[in-house]
Amino acid sequence: MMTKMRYLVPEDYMADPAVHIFNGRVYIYPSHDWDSGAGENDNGDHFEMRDYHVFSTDDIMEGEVVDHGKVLDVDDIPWAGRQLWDCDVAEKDGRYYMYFPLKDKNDVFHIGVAVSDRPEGPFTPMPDPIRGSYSIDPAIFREGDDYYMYFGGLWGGQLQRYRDNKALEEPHLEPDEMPAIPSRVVKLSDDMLQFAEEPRPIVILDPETGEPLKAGDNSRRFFEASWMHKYNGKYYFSYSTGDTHRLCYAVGDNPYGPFVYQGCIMTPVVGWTTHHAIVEHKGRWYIFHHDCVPSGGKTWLRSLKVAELEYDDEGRIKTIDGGGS
Ligand code: FUB
Repeated sequence: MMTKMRYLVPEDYMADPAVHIFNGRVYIYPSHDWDSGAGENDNGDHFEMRDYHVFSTDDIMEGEVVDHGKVLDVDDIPWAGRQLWDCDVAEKDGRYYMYFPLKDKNDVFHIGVAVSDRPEGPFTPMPDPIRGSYSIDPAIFREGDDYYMYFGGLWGGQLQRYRDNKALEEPHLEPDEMPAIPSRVVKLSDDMLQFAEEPRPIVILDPETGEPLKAGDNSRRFFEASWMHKYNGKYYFSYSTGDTHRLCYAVGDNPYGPFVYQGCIMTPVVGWTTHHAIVEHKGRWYIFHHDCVPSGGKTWLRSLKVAELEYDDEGRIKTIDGGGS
């Protein structure tokens, strides 16, 4: 059976979707790609995004997708250097908190917060980034009164510059036989503006050996694009494998893990990066993601898509063909 899919914003380039249901409506928080002319390299300089738009709909596959316009601009963020990458938004007590990664004036990524009274923004940035924050790709998972941020990304995402939440003198990618550099998870403070604790590593275990996945296990280990969702009482941590271009997932019994590797959610799309959000709406499951088909393969000009996601009877996600190689 063909997977049902849809391009959501055909008139512009949007990527890295985070998606939540607020007040019964589906809100999409993507990165906003454009052609800055920056050369393509492993540092991600070609992802030179300068603002965010918010989109919403009441019917994921068929409904009108409303563009709520520009909701945050890099020029309005006091600590900004460059590159607004993947963001996410959480609601608490009727206020909406946008978490965004941005390089500071020294070209170091941190995670900032901007606040609004409405899910569609506009968002007002706090004067400084979250204390102790680093790297990219914040994704927020709410469980009751607790809010967890998953974050981190290798290479241009700078995660290899940190160990135990401290900056290293020199960036250090682990040798192939060592445990892979992990994504991080941290609980947010009551006011949603800071970390409530030290970020912890997300350990992904090999189901055969029970050992953490190794750094050289490029087709399964974490690279970037963390997402968390819950299905049938289990915690599903999903992520991109980066240089092998797959979306994979691992399952655990609590938000901190450890998680046991399960498989591939989506094979490579057209384009280098792959990045997603998984949500349930009206009893069906969806994966929002992006590819570079409309731009003819330009990896810095990505288009927002959605596909239906299916589980088998044991809760395993059925692999979707991303259409790339
Ligand atoms: O959009 C810039 C970066 O590309 C994101 O932060 C990564 O997840 C990748 O999609």
